[in-house]
Amino acid sequence: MKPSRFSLVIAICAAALSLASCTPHPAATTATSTTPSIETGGSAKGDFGPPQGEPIHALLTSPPNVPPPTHRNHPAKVIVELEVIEKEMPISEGVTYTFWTFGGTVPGSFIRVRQGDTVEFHLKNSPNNKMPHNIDLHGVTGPGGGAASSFTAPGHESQFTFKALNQGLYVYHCATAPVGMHIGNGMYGLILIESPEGLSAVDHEYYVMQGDFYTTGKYREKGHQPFDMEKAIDERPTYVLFNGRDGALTGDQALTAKTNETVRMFVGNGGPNLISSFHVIGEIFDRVQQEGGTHPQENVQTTLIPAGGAVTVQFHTEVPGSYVLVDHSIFRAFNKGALAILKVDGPEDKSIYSGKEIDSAYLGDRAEPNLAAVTAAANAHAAGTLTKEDQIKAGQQLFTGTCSVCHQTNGQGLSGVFPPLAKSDLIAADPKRPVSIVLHGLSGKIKVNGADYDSVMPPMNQLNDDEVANIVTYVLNSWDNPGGRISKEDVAKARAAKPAATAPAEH
Ligand code: HEC
Ligand SMILES: [Cu+2]
Repeated sequence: MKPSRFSLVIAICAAALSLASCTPHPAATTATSTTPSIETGGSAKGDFGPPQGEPIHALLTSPPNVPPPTHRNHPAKVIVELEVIEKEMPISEGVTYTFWTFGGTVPGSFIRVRQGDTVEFHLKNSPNNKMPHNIDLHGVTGPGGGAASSFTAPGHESQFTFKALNQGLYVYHCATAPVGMHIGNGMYGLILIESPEGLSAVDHEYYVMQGDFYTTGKYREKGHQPFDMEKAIDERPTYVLFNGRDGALTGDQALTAKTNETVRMFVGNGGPNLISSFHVIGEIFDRVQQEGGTHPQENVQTTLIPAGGAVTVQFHTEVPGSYVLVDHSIFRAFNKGALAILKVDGPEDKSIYSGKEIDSAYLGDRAEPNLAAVTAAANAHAAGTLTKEDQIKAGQQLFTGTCSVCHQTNGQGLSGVFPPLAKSDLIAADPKRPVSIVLHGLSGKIKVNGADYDSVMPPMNQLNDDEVANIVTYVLNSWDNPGGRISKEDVAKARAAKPAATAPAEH
């Protein structure tokens, strides 16, 4: 195919390194144009002239809160002051991580302005910080989205001004080298540039942002966990989280609504690596502004959010219960933390849904959000004061989320399908064997308390050593089992060893 005149012009311009000053002749453009052009007016249509009135100080909010609508009919000068804070915070129960934040939270403070506003941006880098930082706002028209003008050393402040020409929902992030590490440590957030007429009124607006995190330890491995650059480069996250913490939006922190309300969520994806398949289990998005753009799509089940992208989703609540926000790349939800809850209260509507609600089917250990016992055990272990009772309490929490789906909460199992752990003669015969069974799984014929089983238990080696130690200690000390105690070291040994041979079938 012969190159068109248009692409030739571009090629010549690019070669001359003077694209900006090189405008193709109109005739050249029409020569290649087969589809009718859509008149967008370009960014300039968002320029409503100079700011009017007194400057306004933007009200910034921490996630999951969203600032109120601007309710303005004219462009203003809006002053945004955002401070970068490096701080240690929990990333999961009993696990801490040194986050780098915009405003002290992950994601960073939510910024809300109106199209046409002139934004005077102040970026402060706390004197307690160790690193230089800057900010690239995707809603800025200009090189680097502000990054070049905002490089700020610890203890310093920088300032730049931009006109918010395009309406939409935009990600902002740090762009200081190594960029991936700054983003991976939590340096991202959202800025909403409202359309001139504003958004429709809804009952709730929430701010949720996904991010992937890379720690040297495994998922939920206790203690302080450093950033793992190698895992980050290989795109093998340890955590995939909503709002920067495993369980940030579950239990008492769950998002809330009532039945018969409209909920709008501003959902971003900071990455640094993954794309999100954002889904709310049990709901359908009535409206989605994909990629934060202007024209909505309707009746969507799952929407893609690119790394460095955002969506606005909206839905109406009809039926009470727990709605689970997930990345539908589902291992991320159940094994890396990408799970949040919207709790909807109100009267049942049996004409829409029969009403049998089984939270645990989807929530796992988040159905019972009190994992405090797990943290207490981790702290006691770190302090060298871990008691058997600490382990039993922590183990009970973990058993509920991991084992009870098959062996049942009371350890009785299900006749002919899942063997009992209660008063199990197999456990009594060898109290350490359950450790190996949990880590390596079990299949083939076994006899427990006189009944035959010939099934498969999948290995659960995603559990940490201390989680397995606590679960098995709980099992040993429950339901008339023989008692005893399993240590983290016992588990480490069993993990390194070969799987226990399947017990010979006794007849
Ligand atoms: C998906 C279902 C499932 C889950 C979850 C599960 N198990 Fe099992 N478990 C089984 C099955 C099935 C067997 C029997 C395997 C066979 O027939 O060889 C079994 C066998 C066992 C046994 C040996 C038999 C006995 O009754 O003493 C132990 C101990 C055990 N599981 C402990 C656990 C613990 C602890 C957990 C949680 C960490 C767990 N299991 C989670 C299905 C499960
Ligand atoms: Cu930074």
